[in-house]
Amino acid sequence: MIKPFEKPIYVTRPFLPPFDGFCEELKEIWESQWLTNNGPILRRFSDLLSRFFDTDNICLFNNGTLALQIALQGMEISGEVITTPFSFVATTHALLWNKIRPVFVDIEPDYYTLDPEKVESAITPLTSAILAVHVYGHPCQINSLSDIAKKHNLKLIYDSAHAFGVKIGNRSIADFGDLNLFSLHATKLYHSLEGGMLIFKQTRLKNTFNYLKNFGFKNELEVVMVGTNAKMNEIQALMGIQVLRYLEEIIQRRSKLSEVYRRRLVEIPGIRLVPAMSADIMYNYAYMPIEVDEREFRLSRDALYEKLKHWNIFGRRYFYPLICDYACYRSISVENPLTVARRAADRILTLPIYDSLQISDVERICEVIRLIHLGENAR
Ligand code: T4K
Repeated sequence: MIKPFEKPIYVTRPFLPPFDGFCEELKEIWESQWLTNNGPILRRFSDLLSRFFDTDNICLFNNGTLALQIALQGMEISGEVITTPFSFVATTHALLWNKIRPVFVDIEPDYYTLDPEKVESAITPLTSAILAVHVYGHPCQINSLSDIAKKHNLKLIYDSAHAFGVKIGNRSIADFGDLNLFSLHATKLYHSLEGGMLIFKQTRLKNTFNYLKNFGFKNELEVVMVGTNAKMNEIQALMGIQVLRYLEEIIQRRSKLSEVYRRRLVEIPGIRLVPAMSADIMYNYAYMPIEVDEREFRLSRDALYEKLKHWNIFGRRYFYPLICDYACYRSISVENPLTVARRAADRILTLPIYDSLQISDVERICEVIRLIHLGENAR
């Protein structure tokens, strides 16, 4: 008889490089006594990422949220920005911190990214940019969004927080749009403890972002902007360097787990999986979202989420509620009915996926979901 997991199985666990190797490289920090403020390890990390993404237009931050706030400020985005309500709340927070009005439009039903048709009809004379999210690492409809942005002279900004390592036709996802934000938070498949990274097209923005993340200092005596403190420290950078060595392995491992999930879950009535991606996309398996059809599964998404906890399985309802439904956003009027986004927010559960999860764990999670569906042995 199948038993609950002995230890909690969370939606994610961070990849950690070998402990001894990390300590060995920490010695450099102890010896130099250089802990932050553009130190040598941070510079090395930045060079490494420049090579990885094949661009010098890169800037590192202490987290993704501040990176996005600074991006919007540095690019002088103002007025209205068209964005998705189906994301982590930080996407919209970054707009409000810059006094920009978010205009929420609907998503498409397959991969849950911004629906380009809805974007075009929401453009007004006040629109300055589109802020789209490669949610779960699923690439947005980049060609359509790029055409709309060009046609209406709008900046195209991607929140690629979930999309590290994703490629389209052998090009990094960071190649598309005017700017990409990546989160390097511990919960991401690639991380630097906490961290954020901007990759952008316009070279002149590099100085601006560097000033803004360091109080606006240009040099010891000149403060040229009202900046903040958003610098990445040396230990974050060291973690980033070390985890990068394992990126391919991490993605491959997740790909295998995802395959097992898909094979097992497809047999359970009422569980819908994201359609297979087109062959030119190299996905990173950042999340494992499933949609629960209450009628066919015989239980709601929320009931499944609660029942799984009794088996020590902690999925997450990313992203419920929709951002526009949080108390702090309810006063912002939403024209678009957001039908698809509401349905996704009500039905999606993201299941555990991380490199140290075992294939046998995934099989057990799927078996538990099947039992819950059958109402057998349901705890
Ligand atoms: N844009 C998007 C689209 C984003 O998703 C995010 C962040 C951002 C922007 C902003 O980037 P950052 O400023 O964060 O760099 C988590 C993360 O904190 C957040 O980074 C992430 N998105 C969001 C989707 O998820 P929570 O509140 O769900 O995290 P928490 O603490 O509940 O962690 C989830 C699970 O992960 C835990 O149940 C256990 C595991 N965990 C977590 C941490 C922190 C560990 O095993 N070890 C850990 O150290 O927000």
